[in-house]
Amino acid sequence: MADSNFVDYVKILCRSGNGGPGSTHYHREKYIAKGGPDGGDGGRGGHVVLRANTNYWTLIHLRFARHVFAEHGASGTGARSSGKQGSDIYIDVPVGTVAFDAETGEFLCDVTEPGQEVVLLPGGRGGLGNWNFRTATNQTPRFSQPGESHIERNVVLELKLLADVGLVGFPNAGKSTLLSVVSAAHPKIADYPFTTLEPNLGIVTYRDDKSFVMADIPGIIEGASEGRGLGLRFLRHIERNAVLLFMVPADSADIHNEYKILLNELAQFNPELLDKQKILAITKCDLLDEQLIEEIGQDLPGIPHVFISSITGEGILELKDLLWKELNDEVNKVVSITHTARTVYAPKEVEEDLEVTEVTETRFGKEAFKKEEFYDPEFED
Ligand SMILES: Nc1nc2c(ncn2[C@@H]2O[C@H](COP(=O)(O)OP(=O)(O)OP(=O)(O)O)[C@@H](O)[C@H]2O)c(=O)[nH]1
Ligand SMILES: [Mg+2]
Repeated sequence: MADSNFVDYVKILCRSGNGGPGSTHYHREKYIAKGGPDGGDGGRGGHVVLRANTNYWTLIHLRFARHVFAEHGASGTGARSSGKQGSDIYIDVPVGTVAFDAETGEFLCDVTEPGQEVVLLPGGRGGLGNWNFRTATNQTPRFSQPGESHIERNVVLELKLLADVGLVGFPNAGKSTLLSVVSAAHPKIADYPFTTLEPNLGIVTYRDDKSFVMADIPGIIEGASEGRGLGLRFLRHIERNAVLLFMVPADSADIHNEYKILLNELAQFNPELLDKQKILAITKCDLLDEQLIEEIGQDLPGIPHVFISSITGEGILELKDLLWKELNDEVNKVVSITHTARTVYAPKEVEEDLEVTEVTETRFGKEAFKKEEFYDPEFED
C-alpha cells in the first residue's frame, strides 16, 4: 500500500568495494642504491553486510535507500605498507528478513537471530604488492597484482515476520477479532471484507507465565494466487510459523469447501506450507445452537478442530490449549522453509527475431533501437 508504514519489500542496488591494487615500489635509501622491491598489498574492499536489528519492525527506513555502496580499498604503498581497508557498509533490517537476487530470484541469505550479521556481497580482495613476488631468480619484480573488483547486485529484501501461529481464512472470518480478544493488539475490525490490509502481530499470554506470537494476515479468497483480492504476497508472513490456524465462520455454506479452497491457495504459493501443523477453528459459533454445532462437528476435515466465539469467549481457552500443545510438539518445531522468490523479477527475454535496425549515437553513447519501438500508426503512409 502506497501510504502504509508497513513496508515488507524493497529493492536496493548494492555494491561492495574494489580491492586496492598492490604497489610496485622499490626501496630507496641513502647509500642503498638498489634496496629491492618493497611494494605493499592493497586493502580489501568493503563488504555489504546484512544485520538483524531488533529496533526495526519493517523495511520502511530502506524505502528510499536505492543505492548501498561500500568503500573501496586503498592501494598499497612503499615500505611494504598495506593500503587501508574499505569500510564495510551495514544494512540494518528487522529479524526475519530474506535477501534475493532481483534479476534471477536466487536466494542469497536471511537473518533470523537478533544481531546476526551476514555478508551479502564480499568486498574485493586487495592485490599483492611486488614485495610478494621476489624470488631468487627475479629479485626486482616490476609488477604487482591489481585488486579484485567489486560485486554489484540488485537485491530484493523481503520481510517475513516471525510468529508461532498464523491465522488463515477468508475475509470476514473473524481473524482480527480473535487476535484482539487473545492479545493486547488492536487490529481494525469491521463487517466488510478486506478490513485488514497488512499483517498484525499479537502476543498471546497463556496460563499466566507463558506466551506465543500470533500473526493475523489479510483474508484470502479463491483465485488469490492469480492476484484476486489482495493476492497471496502476505502469505510469506506465515511461512515460518509452526502452526497454521484455519478459520472458517460457522455460518459458511460449506466448511469443507472453504477449507479446501484455502489449502489450494496455500499450495499455489508454497507447497511446503501444507506440511505445517493445521488446526481448524469454526468461528462465530455464538450464531449456532448446540444441536447445529453437533451436526457440523460430524462432518469436518480430518484435522484438530475447535468451535470458538470471540464475542462470548466460548472455546477460546480450549483453542489456546490446543495451540500451545501443538506449538510444543517436537514434530512441529521444524520451521525451516525453502525461500523462493515468487515475484518474477527477470526482465522479459527479447525475442530473437527482433532485428536491430538502427544504431544511433546519443549523449550516453551508442544505443541500439528496435524498429517496433518506433512504429507509430499516425505516420503510416
Ligand atoms: N457473532 C460473531 N461475530 C463475530 C465474531 N468474530 C468476529 N465477528 C464479526 O465478524 C466481522 C468480521 O470480523 P473481522 O475480525 O474484521 O474479520 P477478519 O477475518 O479479520 O476480516 P478481514 O480483515 O477482512 O480479512 C466483524 O463484524 C466482527 O464483529 C464472533 O465470534 N461472533
Ligand atoms: Mg482482519
